[in-house]
Amino acid sequence: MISISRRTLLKGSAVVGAFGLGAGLAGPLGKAFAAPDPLLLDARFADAMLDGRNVTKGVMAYTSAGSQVEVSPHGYLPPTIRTQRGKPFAARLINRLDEPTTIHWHGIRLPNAMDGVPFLTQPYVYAGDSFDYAFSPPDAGTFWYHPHCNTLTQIGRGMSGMLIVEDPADPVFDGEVVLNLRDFRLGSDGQFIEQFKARDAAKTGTFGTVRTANWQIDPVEDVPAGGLVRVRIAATDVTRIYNLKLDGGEAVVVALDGQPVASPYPLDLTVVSPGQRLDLVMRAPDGEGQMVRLMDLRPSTPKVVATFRAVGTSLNRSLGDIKPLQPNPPFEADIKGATEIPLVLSATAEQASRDSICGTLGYSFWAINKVPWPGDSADPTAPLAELKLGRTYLLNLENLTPHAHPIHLHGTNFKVLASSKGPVAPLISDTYLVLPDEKVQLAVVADNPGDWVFHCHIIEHQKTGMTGYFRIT
Ligand SMILES: [Cu+2]
Repeated sequence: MISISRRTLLKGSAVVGAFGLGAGLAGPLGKAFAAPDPLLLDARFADAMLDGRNVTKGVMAYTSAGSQVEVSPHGYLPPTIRTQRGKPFAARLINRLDEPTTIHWHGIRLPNAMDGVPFLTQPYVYAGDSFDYAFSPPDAGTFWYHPHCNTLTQIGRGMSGMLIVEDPADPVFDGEVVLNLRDFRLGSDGQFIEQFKARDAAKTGTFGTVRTANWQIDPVEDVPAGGLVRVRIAATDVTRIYNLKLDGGEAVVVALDGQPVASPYPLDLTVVSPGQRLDLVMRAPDGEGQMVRLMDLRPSTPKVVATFRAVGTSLNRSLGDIKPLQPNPPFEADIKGATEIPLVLSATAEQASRDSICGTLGYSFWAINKVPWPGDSADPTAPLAELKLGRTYLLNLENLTPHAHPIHLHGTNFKVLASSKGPVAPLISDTYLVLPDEKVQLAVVADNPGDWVFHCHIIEHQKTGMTGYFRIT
């Protein structure tokens, strides 16, 4: 995504503001906001160049005719949506695909009916139909959006966009780069190949063949020389886990999964797994044309994720000049009075899963508490646990498998309390990468009523059984 100065960003925000104002603001008595005009999001097929050589047919995309989004300079990268903390946001999903879909707003604490999970929170949206989403995000940070129906195919073919919730009081940086990290499974002719292999779904998941950031192989992003640049990263891939490091420059981590960290620390092989976000502040090199590379060191051969190129005369900033991000609302849990919930992640005997309108992979390989469930289906599966509104719970997760699972909770955040793998930072998050044989304890405050799914974000694992849900009443 293009690097933009704060000034450009503010100009862009004025456009965003226009739709907030259009439908009327709160009156002097502070009455509820009227819903803003929705951002129009078309779910559609497109042809796009993803491997740099061939036109790939059957890409699945989000596009917007509205003016409230940054227009992507690259093919059919879904628009990066920007809104503000506490402000009403509305989007209309218009389904121009030939199959049902929905939108889930990953990491946003919102009303259950807006969560985008078929059967559990809303009917799936048929081809030709539309659905209106509206919520006011309580947390600022880096989030993303994607379908929760036929998810492996729909995300796999391109439906994952970034959602940025700004806090106007956040520090001003010299530039900002948004990186949406994704692989595509393409053959040598640039066309989609089978999205997964069963033998890989039963292990780490099936990897893509073309690595991209913002739907481009190793994009080069211009950044102001010597400036402090906020880099917002989301791993929206269906499988890949990244270990990120900067080559030729310095960066600190300022937020994880949308939540500011207590104090910034150097980016050094920081792990970002499917569903997770990482906000960095990078100091750009001083010399015009100098390059810094964001690298993934997880594979045996390190891979370039994206390149930053310094432009202009040096602004001579220092990483020590970074001011803290505005905090999100505090996480207030009653740990002492909490009820413990055991959650065992395991493999399960292979069996065919039932057909579903939101797609089936035809296998069950994984289970939570011994129950394999692919989710997004009408099966009358019982909740993993029923939680009382307002109470605190401790999720005692145990991974009996030899694979890592990025477990994602909808509807509310958790706080990481303890791990069998060693000391943990008291992170507040919605996605935690549970390592092989790890036991981890997460605190959850049941502060949002509804049925909320809890699943592995390696989508093959999710869709072959590693899915459940909590009922908060
Ligand atoms: Cu998994």
